[in-house]
Amino acid sequence: MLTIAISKGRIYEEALPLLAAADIIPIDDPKKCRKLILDTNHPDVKLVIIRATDVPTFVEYGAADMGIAGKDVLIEHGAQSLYEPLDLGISTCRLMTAAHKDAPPLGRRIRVATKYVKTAQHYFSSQGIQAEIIKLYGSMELAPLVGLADCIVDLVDTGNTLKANGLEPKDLIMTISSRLIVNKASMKMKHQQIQTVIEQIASALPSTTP
Ligand code: PRT
Ligand code: MG
Repeated sequence: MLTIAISKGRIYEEALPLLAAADIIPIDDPKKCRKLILDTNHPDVKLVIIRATDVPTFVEYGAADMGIAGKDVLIEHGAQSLYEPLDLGISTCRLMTAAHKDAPPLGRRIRVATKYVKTAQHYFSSQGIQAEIIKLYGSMELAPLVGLADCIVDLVDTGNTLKANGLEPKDLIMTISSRLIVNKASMKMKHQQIQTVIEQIASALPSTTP
């Protein structure tokens, strides 16, 4: 049995063609059914559908052999005990600071709202800025508007969400894409099967060499 953890939504949609390259085709559609374990065209391959932030946890504990997760989630999770064999180049975006468009430049002591507590803390200390991090679970854009924080740290794709709320992106913390991750014990025990999946997915990725 091979179990792959994945979140529904953008990552699932963009991962489907890559899984298909490894001849893994889900039978159920997570948009249409409430099943958390999806059967595939292979009786011994299942997809488990979980929250994006839970994917590294499932793979780390071996509840799933492999998974697909954003680099933002992996860094915040601090997943040292996972293999990360492939950058899939999907669900790309940027982790950025953002503030009110008319906000003055940030001082040396600031309040920051984010769901990326560890990543933000690390970033601001590397900049020599003393940041008090306020953990939020959503609607980060609201925080600077209501005086909860001087700035936010969040993912930016088109920038439309920030713009719609009178904010603008400021500093780039890192570029983000989704990665294939593998449980270390599974990599040993199911080496042949997992290696084949990695190679087939890799062959479907756009080549990085010119
Ligand atoms: O949505 P849910 O609460 O269930 O969980 P989630 O937000 O963790 O999952 P999901 O599916 O929304 O995101 C999963 C992964 O997709 C993230 O961990 C990122 O690696 C990646 N990704 C890529 C993004 C975006 N682009 C993105 N734009 N995740 C979120 N966004 C959000 C962003 O947080 C902001 O609210 O989209 C908004 C900004 O988009 P623009 O286009 O307006 O700039
Ligand atoms: Mg979301």
